[in-house]
Amino acid sequence: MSSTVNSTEGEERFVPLQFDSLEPAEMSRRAKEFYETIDSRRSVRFFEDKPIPEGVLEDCIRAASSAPSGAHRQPWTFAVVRDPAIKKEIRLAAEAEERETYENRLTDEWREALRPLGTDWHKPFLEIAPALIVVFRKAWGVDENGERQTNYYTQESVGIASGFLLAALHSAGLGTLTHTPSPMGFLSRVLERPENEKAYLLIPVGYPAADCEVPDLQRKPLDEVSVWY
Ligand code: IYR
Repeated sequence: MSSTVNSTEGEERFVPLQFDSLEPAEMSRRAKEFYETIDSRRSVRFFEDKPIPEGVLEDCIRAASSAPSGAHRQPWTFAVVRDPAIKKEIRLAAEAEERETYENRLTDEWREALRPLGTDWHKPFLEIAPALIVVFRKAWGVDENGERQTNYYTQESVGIASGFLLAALHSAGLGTLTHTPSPMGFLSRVLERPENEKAYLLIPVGYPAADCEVPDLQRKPLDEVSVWY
């Protein structure tokens, strides 16, 4: 970009993009390698009660927080819960909501859709997994003066960052579950988050249990998930 183009605007500052250009063969190899890595990710509901090595969650959250976001607001907070007492409080509150959901809120159609997953209201993994990462969406920001600041595309931004987080944790060799106890309001109360932060996802993280089983699911083939013009 010509340096004169923005010279009258004042505020913005640009630096050269750091970018490694790859040869086609290397590009193909990397694309396949990443696909194979990410395709081996499965939702894990049975964890080992074994701590995660120091620094791993920090780097995975740094990776998540590198996601693109509306107006670069990075409208997220990742709350990492390892304290057994807080995990227990979250389990009890989640199970109370989930019990009500499974017993009274699910439609017959929804119940049928969940049948292959074998889930029910019991959520022991919320206590067994060594860490729970609760992703909060900042529906609005708060500036230095305590004034509300509009955030943009927060649903999309936090969704993308959560995808980065799941990919980073998987690539680090950890199992994850994208858990959405519904409604999730109790997480703001238990974790004492401010009013602008809305619980978005609860991600138990840890080593999968040695005897962990997962549903026998197939992924849709490329021609069912893409159209090419
Ligand atoms: N939140 C419930 C129910 C549930 C809903 C969907 I959509 C799933 O893909 C899986 C579960 C639970 O976590 O059990």
